[in-house]
Amino acid sequence: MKIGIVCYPTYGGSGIVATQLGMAMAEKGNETHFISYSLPAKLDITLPNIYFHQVSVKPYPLFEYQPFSLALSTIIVNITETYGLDLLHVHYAIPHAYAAYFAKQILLEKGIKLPVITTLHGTDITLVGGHPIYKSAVEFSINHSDYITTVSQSLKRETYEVFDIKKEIEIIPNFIDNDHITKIKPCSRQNFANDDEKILIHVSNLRKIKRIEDVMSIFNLVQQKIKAKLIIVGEGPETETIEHLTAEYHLEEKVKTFGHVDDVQAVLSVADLFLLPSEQESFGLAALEAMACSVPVISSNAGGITEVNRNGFSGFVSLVGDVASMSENALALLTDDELLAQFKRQAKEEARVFDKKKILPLYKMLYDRALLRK
Ligand code: GMT
Repeated sequence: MKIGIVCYPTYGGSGIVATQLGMAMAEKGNETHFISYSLPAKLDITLPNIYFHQVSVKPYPLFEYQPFSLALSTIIVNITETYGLDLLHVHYAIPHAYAAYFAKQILLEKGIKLPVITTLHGTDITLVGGHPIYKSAVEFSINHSDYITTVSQSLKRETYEVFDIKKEIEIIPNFIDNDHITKIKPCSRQNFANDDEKILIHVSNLRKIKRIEDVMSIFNLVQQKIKAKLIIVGEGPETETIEHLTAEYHLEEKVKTFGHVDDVQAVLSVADLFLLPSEQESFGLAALEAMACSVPVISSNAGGITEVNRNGFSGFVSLVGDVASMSENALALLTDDELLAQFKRQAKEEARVFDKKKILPLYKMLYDRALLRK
């Protein structure tokens, strides 16, 4: 099968999921063409069956904004004609599903059928897609995809609430490669904390919806009771909030920020608890990654997080913004070594529900159905 995958190249969850999925399909012998404005962060282009096509836009004095969607539609058309793509899978609706629709129409005029699958990841519906400046176009392009998937039950519900969607939305949850994680060599714990200190960790793109101020408050409350360190991995606009609150709470010796880390799973593997107090989260891939590394999750109940972090099993869930409850839950685990060890085992067990081996066949079946539309 010849698959086209359109995704964002950055470290955000949708790009990572698209890349892992495409690489797994390539491994199974399918010719996989990644289309993005730069090389996806985790894409290994040295592997067989993998192609990368860069969408480039030309500056022109008239344009204050480059017409990216136009360039994307054009490259989809060109690649489909050159390589004979059997289907196109776009990750994140904006503007990928929109560009895919036009590419599909152009190809139809040339007598070529290109089935389009759109996977909705979260902010393309909740934060950005539903905004009046985009809504009609996003709704139209979702409705004109041949197949639509979401990464959680919660996102499916929200998509039907926000848009007038006339089609069935299928749920295919995100996945994790547990076998790969078992082989990871953890970092040295001493690099981050003393033996008598617990390690809390937060990994994200440090945007407002991650509620970084809650991460800092939870840690501040925890470190008043026990010896602990906080590791923050990621880059984003809330970096200043971290700096500001670190100073305000006098946590300079206890909070370590790392910016972007390539091998995040090696760092996760030394942590005792993962904090995810997000305002919105369609799934929470970062939480799943932590769980797969045997790190229990203290989270909010936003969006699809509760479908990933099983309250009282892989960690604990509290209402968005309830930092008192989240810090109490964190302390309940961090002050009881036996309970913490049990939750670490359970977090890893729960991550197996989302094992790559279970989820990939769902995409494969969807691709097979899409082929029938050719
Ligand atoms: O906003 C982000 O966190 C990045 C965003 C993305 O598209 O890269 O993440 C979304 O997709 C991930 C993969 O499906 C999900 O795990 C995240 O929960 C989701 N983020 C939000 O809904 C805020």
